[in-house]
Amino acid sequence: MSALLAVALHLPVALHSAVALHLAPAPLWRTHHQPLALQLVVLAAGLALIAAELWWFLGRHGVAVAARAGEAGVQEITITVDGGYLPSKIQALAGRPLRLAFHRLDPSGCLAQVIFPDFHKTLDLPLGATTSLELPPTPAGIYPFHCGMAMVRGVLEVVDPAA
Ligand SMILES: [Cu+2]
Repeated sequence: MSALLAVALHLPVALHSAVALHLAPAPLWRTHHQPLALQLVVLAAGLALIAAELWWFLGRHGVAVAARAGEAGVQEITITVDGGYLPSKIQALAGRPLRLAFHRLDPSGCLAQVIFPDFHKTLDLPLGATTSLELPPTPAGIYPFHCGMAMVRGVLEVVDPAA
């Protein structure tokens, strides 16, 4: 009888310790040791992505396309706006007027404006239409332009005819 009583008395204690054991706080994280080769691969992939991003946003890529000589000595070039400026690098001659005709095909609101900071010009580009920017004879130089949020970029290179 007393043995039975002893078991009955100890049962809750035993149960309690069993539960407590199960609920012992698990470690918040565990360190997995990866092979060095894998760590290097992940590091290299990360650096490559950073380099690609810098190239994409800061680099000037593509070959410059020259504006053609149009009527009355006005140089002309059409730039298609579709995911970017095509071409994004435009070459023109200094000292002659230039007409940049932007033909916008991209519905993204991002490309609804094109800004030429050096000329203090902002051009609204209605979708599906061609909008022209007339520039007076311009000295040689590099004149970047970009979309309303400065994410899509192009550059106008004005060079001396003699050069
Ligand atoms: Cu934009």
